[in-house]
Amino acid sequence: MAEAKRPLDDEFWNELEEILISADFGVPTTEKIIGGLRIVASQELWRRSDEAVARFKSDVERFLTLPNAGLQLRSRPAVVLVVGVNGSGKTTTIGKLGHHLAAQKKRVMFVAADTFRAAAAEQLAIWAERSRSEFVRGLEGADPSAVIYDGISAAKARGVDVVLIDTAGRLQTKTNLMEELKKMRRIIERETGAPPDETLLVVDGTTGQNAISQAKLFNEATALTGVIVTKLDSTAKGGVLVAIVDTLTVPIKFIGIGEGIEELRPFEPANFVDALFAPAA
Ligand SMILES: Nc1nc2c(ncn2[C@@H]2O[C@H](COP(=O)(O)OP(=O)(O)OP(=O)(O)O)[C@@H](O)[C@H]2O)c(=O)[nH]1
Ligand SMILES: [Mg+2]
Repeated sequence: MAEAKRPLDDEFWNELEEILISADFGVPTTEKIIGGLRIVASQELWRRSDEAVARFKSDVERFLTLPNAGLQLRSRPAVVLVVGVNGSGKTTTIGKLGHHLAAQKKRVMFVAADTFRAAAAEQLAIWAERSRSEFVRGLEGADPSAVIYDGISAAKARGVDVVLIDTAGRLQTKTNLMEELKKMRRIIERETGAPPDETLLVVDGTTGQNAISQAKLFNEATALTGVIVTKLDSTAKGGVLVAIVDTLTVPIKFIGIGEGIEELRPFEPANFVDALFAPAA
């Protein structure tokens, strides 16, 4: 439908609505976008659909273009806290980020603050090896904040540039989650003199509107500075990231497009918008 010069009729608006809903924009965001476009269309007396599509693309692109889109690593060592629910892709994403930062000649350390399962630390250790990152872990069941303390001390001693902290993904009660994240932030602040440089939420792009409730939950529990949406190599069109930006107003920093170490991309709003109209592969 994208570029065809067709009349701007109800059929077009319905089709656009369908595209957005099936791309996971969610009903509220879809209605907001289409409602706004229809008003502009009647004010500006648009006759053809390509005018609406062009405006849609540029509006969404502008909406998704937020300041601080890249990683903001100011402190030394810089600390990046990675949070998100079970299976969203935190550990894998940390592995990819380590690789990405190593390519920029940064010394990286992974800290396994997911002490809930022993296998979690082992999985992170494998990614540390692959990405040539340093690695610190605690005993199973240890206090995650104590592991973070050890990690930051080791990072200082070894002249590490960036510390990436992997956290447990189990869904707790909101109060537990808040308390644990607060404690982690407190330790980081005490040991580095600053809050984490980044607190990144990792969400699975295939979970649809569920991702929105996760984003809200974590944003209430801690101050998020960015989001990474994973698994966009699937058929998911990732419209959920528009709804996330709509809800949180924090930038999408990266997207995950596969399980491999190279399969992480900086988020590019223009590419994202174009892909929405690409024919299904
Ligand atoms: N296709 C695809 N799979 C991904 C991507 N990112 C992660 N995965 C897969 O998703 C699964 C879960 O990833 P993990 O990194 O273990 O997720 P996690 O958030 O650390 O999970 P927990 O530690 O259990 O909370 C693994 O099978 C990953 O290979 C991605 O971008 N694309
Ligand atoms: Mg994990």
